Parts: sequence; C-alpha cells; structure tokens
Amino acid sequence: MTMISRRTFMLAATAVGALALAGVAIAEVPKLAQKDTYKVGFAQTESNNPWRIAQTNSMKAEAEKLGFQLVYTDAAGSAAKQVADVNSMIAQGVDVIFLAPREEKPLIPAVMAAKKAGIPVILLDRSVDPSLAKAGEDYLTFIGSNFVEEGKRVAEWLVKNANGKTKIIELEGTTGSSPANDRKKGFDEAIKAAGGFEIVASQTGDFARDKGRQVAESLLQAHPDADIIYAHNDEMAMGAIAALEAAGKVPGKDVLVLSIDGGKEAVQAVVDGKIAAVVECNPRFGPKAFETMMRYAKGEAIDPILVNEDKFYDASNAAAELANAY
Ligand code: GYE
Repeated sequence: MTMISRRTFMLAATAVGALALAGVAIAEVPKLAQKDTYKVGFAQTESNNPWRIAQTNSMKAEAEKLGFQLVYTDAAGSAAKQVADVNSMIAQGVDVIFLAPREEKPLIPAVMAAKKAGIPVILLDRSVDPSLAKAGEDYLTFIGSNFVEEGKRVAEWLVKNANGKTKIIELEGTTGSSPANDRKKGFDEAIKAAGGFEIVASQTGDFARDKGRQVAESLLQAHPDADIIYAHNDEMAMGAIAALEAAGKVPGKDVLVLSIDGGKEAVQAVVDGKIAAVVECNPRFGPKAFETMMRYAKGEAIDPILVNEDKFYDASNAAAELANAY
C-alpha cells in the first residue's frame, strides 16, 4: 500500500466505524467465510400443508447431502415466534440464516437483528417489505416464485376458458404475506384489464384448508350466483371444493375452481375435473438455496432476486404430470 492509499483506507475505515457507532445502517450484507462445513439456520413459518413439508424436506435433504448442520425451527404460523426463532439461531451462532418470512413487515426486526449480528440472511419463498429492508443491503437475496406472474397466469387461463362464467370469489392467503399481496395484484389487474368479470368477494382464508372451507361457505351463501373461485393456494382450493359439495354444487361444472401450488392432491383434483387449472409454485428450494450460499462465500455477486420456474396444470397435462407433482 502506498502512503496515500493507506491514508485513504484508514479514513474510510474510520468513517464506517463512526457510522456504525452513530447507529447508521451500513449498506452491506455480512460476509460469509469459505469453510468445509457450516451451521445453517432454516426458520420455517408453519408446517400445515404439503407445500411447506416439501420445502422443509428439500432443505433438510440438501443440508444432509452436504454434511452441514441444520438448525431447523417451525414458527407454527406465528410471526412473533418466528422472530424469536431467528434470535435463538443468532444466539446459537449459525453461519447463515434461511428465512421464510410469514408476513412482509413483522419479520423486519429479525432480518435486522441477524445483520447486526454479522449473519447473512437469505429469504426463501416469501419476501419482506422492500421499503423497510433491501436485498444486497439488509439481506442477501430473495429466492422464490414470481407471485404477481402466478396470479396473472391464473387470470389469463380464466379469460380464455371461462365459458361464460363471470362472478369470482377470491380466497386470499395470509394477510400481509408477500404471496397473498402479489397473487391478488397479478390476478386482479389482469382480470380488470380483460373486462367482463366481477370479483364479487375477496377475503382471506389464511392459506389454510379449514379456514378456506369456512370462508368459501359464507361467501357462497352471500353470493349464490358466484361461478368462479380463485384460491391463492391448494389448501384453500380443497376447502372450497368441500364447501361447494356441501352446498350441493358441482365443482368444475357449476363453479370453476382455480388454484396455485400444484401439490399432488390438487393435480389429482384437476385430473378428476374438480379443479380447472393450477399454477405450480415450486417448493423444491434445497439445491438452489445452498448453492447460492456457497457462491456468496466464494465471493461471487448474487442477484437480488432469484426466480424459481413454475409449471402449469390443466386438463391437457394433469394426468401426465401427476407423478412429477410434489
Ligand atoms: O403457496 C402456500 C404456503 O409462501 C409460496 O405459502 C408460499 C405459500 C404457498 O403456505 O401454500
């Protein structure tokens, strides 16, 4: 180092230190050392459906394959517990945290606490509010599906295949979660742009089967002429099918049911004619999640969003694809 560059370096280092002391956030994700093995945290949000279980299994299988220690927690559907889970991972000194944030805002403190502790965070499957935390600054990246696109793909299929049906009940996912926000946005905007449809009711079923059934039941009573149900995930779609059958309606004939996730049960329901179409949301995160972490440790630049590829199922391919569905 020449004297001048050494002096510049010292000044810069002092400035960063002063900013940190002043409590000003430093715009940099903590580094990850290159090591033979890692202790890795995975903070799951809940385990009440096949999608979550497939995701957890994929993460566990990959950690095992690599011989990494996995600290796994399940927040059981509570954002407060998930924040506590992340804090406990920080206390246990994990090298990196994979976080599936239940909601966009309540998990911000967890992201910031990990950053402050010098632990890089990789968001899996759900994101956080972009005005409160940023990829490449507060966390490394978001790996997951494009939820706006998923909602849009459902709407585009519907516009082509509605066959005169027009009145839509929308069952939303967990309020404040990124997939619920974006699946609504993508679908509603495309439906509005197409014209000729009406969303007669839109209410949360919390991504859960029984809640979806109850909400569908009361919305079908309030809107007996509804002839389309768009559910933000398979669980609520299966709940809606139960509600329709209990009301003496035939799913697939009287009412078209549309869904997102593409688990085996839903793809089978497409084969059976009960669900009209499903956009897959790919839950197999393990290989990409760990590969991204190791690329980061090597010093590679990581894109702020890494998008998963999703398939699409309807009557034309469901039987052939059934064996590949998770
Ligand atoms: O669709 C749903 C799950 O965040 C993409 O959450 C995920 C969603 C998925 O509980 O079934």
